Amino acid sequence: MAALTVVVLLLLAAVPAFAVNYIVGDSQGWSTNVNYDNWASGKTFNVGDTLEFQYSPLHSVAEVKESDYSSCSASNAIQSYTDMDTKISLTAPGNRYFVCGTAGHCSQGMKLSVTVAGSGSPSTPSSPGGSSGSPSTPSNNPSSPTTPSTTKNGAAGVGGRGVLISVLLAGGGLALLG
Ligand SMILES: [Cu+2]
Repeated sequence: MAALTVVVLLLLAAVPAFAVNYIVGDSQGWSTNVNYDNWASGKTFNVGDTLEFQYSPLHSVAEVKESDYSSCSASNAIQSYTDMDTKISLTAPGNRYFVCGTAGHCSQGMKLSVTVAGSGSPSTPSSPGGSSGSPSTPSNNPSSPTTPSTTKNGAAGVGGRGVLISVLLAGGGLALLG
């Protein structure tokens, strides 16, 4: 138990506090027919986070200027990648633009723009998915001690019967006498 706790703490310590690695498109990866505006919306990208593009050899990643992003041109790419698993470090605040270099793919939706938030606002400490286990006390109820049942009622019953018997005997005695 103690060893497990140590391992968990080491794992947590190994992950930089607020850096997030975003798999672009999540399970769909970097592909056609994915709406990356939708994917990026609602996400906050911070300095130190990473974008990871996972794609087949049919695709590539080209980081481009905003104007080339708008016109879907990859010919003036700032940087191009074809390794099918491209990790882009978001090292500074500002906008970053990516398109697929394969002809026609950008216009089919393979384009992504992200806004990297300023480093001034640290992201809220997201709770790590790890179970911050509430130590569930194994409460196997020890059976409540049975209170010794009072024998008063029983004794009274016996007493009552005794009285009844006495009355009957007395009655019998009176009958005999009568
Ligand atoms: Cu493509």
